Amino acid sequence: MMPSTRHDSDAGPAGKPIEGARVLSGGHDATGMRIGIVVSRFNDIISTRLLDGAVEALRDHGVGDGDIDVVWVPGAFEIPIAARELAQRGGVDAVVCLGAVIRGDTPHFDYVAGEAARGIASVHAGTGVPATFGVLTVDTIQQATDRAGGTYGNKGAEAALAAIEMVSLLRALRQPRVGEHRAAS
Ligand code: INI
Repeated sequence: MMPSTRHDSDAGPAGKPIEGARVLSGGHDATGMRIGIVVSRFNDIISTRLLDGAVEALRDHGVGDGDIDVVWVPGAFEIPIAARELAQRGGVDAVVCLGAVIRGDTPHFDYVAGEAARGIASVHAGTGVPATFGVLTVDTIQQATDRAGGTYGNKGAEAALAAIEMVSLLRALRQPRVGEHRAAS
């Protein structure tokens, strides 16, 4: 039997058919998208690799260099405020947040990593502009290297792809359904 689910995207598996359901997910064609990147200088040997990975992924999926804004901040703790500003006033479709928080001997790591994650999540919750999490939170520099273009890929590139997918998904979600009439406001 043919699957009955309408899957309105090219991104990922549709799962088992759900009779009559509309199933949406975002695609990865980023042509014409404007993307902001907020990247922290702390541990910049890692964060520059994340940035390179993110930019390469954006280019590979059709984002023009002129449609990329890169904003540097001192550390991961400062990412959320810059990301919020970009999301609210920067004219971007999504914000990719990049940094590396590496555990030391004190509880400082927990505060910086926790606030970065909470703050970034609050950006997309508060603005409706997706802000993706490409901030490594790791125990060692080796673990960071492995995830910044090493054995485990590049989390900057993954965060860039997630941003593209979310922009595409939100566009689809904001389309009126076929046959739907919206009252003029
Ligand atoms: N910032 C990071 O991005 N990564 C870290 O590992 C880190 N550590 O370990 O301290 C770090 N601290 C700086 C912090 O983000 C702020 O810039 C600083 O506290 C000033 O507000």
